[in-house]
Amino acid sequence: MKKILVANRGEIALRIMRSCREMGIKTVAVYSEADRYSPHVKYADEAVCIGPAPSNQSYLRGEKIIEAALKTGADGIHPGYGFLSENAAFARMVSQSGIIFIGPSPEAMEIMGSKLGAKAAVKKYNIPLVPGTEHAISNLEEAMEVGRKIGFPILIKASAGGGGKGMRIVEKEEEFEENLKRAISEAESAFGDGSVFLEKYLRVSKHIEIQVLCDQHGNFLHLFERECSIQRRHQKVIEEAPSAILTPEQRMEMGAHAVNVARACNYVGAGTVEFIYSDGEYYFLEMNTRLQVEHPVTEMITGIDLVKEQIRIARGEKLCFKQEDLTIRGHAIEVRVYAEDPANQFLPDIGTLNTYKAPHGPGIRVDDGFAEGMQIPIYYDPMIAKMVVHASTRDEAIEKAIRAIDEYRITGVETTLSFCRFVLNHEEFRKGTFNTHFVNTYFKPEYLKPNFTNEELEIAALVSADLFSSSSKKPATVKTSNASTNQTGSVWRINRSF
Ligand code: MV4
Repeated sequence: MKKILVANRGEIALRIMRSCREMGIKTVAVYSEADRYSPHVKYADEAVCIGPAPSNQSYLRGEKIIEAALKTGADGIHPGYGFLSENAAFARMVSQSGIIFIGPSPEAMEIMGSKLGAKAAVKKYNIPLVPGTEHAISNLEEAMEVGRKIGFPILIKASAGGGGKGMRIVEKEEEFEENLKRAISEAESAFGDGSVFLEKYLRVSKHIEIQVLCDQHGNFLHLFERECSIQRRHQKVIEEAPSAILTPEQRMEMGAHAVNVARACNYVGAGTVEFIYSDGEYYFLEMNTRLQVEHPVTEMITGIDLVKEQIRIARGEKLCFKQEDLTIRGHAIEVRVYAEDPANQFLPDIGTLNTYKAPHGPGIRVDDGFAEGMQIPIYYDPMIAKMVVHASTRDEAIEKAIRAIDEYRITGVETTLSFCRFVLNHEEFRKGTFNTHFVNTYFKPEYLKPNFTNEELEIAALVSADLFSSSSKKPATVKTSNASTNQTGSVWRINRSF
């Protein structure tokens, strides 16, 4: 492969192109009219405009993207995540055009794109599955029977759904009829496939996923887990690797199951096997057949560049390391910086990035796709950046992430940075015992106002204790850490950039 077209935009397009450049591979950007001045367009060796701003007129137009690849002589297409990345028809069309699709086969995508198909495929490997049905349910009597057998609450899931789309919780028998009817009709209209199945609803759970890498020569490896339970409305906000709660035995066992899931669909490339962890047990949920947003935390703890591995695999090379060669080094945390207002129901807060200064220093990696002064387009996902830290322990990584958040300077739009700071400081997060309900359970928007750093809160507490204490004659002298001292040396200038 000498030239790769990156069929994506923003931070992931840049991230992929950077690995290409290190490998001596030329890059082609595609862009919509809204992204004409984007960093990914400037970074690429060549760029092709593929249409107007809306995704369905640009980044989702497979035929235009293939045309751009043929025109520029690209011999590979990397789809990134989102857009066409899990579209089997697109992958097929790419291959039929004589271009290498950097990802799994269309067949593997199709198997895993169907949750029921995935369950059927892994059957012979004894993968732990949540108690439920193996086939689509449309009949109320049958549903009731399953409900009585496995017990309520029951979760109705759309086979063609995934990532939380097309799910309904049924608390008791009386609610089954209505919910089943709605779930089927919603699945039909959202996915063009009304197949739904039932699972026991595990009310309190963690989401843990395993990164896998598979070459075209039958080598299947896992790169440990990512803990992704801190999410709201199925949008992950903070991810980390490794998980704070898995034992080494569980980790290896789960990794072996993940590898078998990949085997079950002859997987090739980088993929992610999602598990639900509840009360010490875990179960396979689904497999994502793409590079994931949160892949950097795995790169940080393993030292492996997943995009380079994807490219090497697509070129037909053998994986040059074995399972035994892989170890976990330290701890990584990713904080997603969205242009959303956490004080106002996380509504998108798109606008101009008047100030944009990313944090720096040891152990900090920022994958971003915007520059200061740029407008954040309304047409796409409002993620501005991923801020990833790496340190030797989880506690150090948490402190580093907070330090980095406090150094981030963004004005012009509200961001999720202050919310992430709240999470990182929370006792439940620090203990590692949190679950997917963390945000709903613990977060209230008023916690973000005003926006003081830990040190500032400490200072305020010490000063007020001193001022209000009758025995005190002298003004307070407070020792502060460097983190709260800005360049002018004043400890009183408060970071209100987010
Ligand atoms: C579940 C579950 C509980 N029990 N399955 C969410 C993402 C998708 N991959 C599957 N998801 C879930 N599957 C069983 N059997 C909980 C989730 C889940 C969830 C469910 C309802 C409302 C919010 C949720 C948030 C995270 C995960």
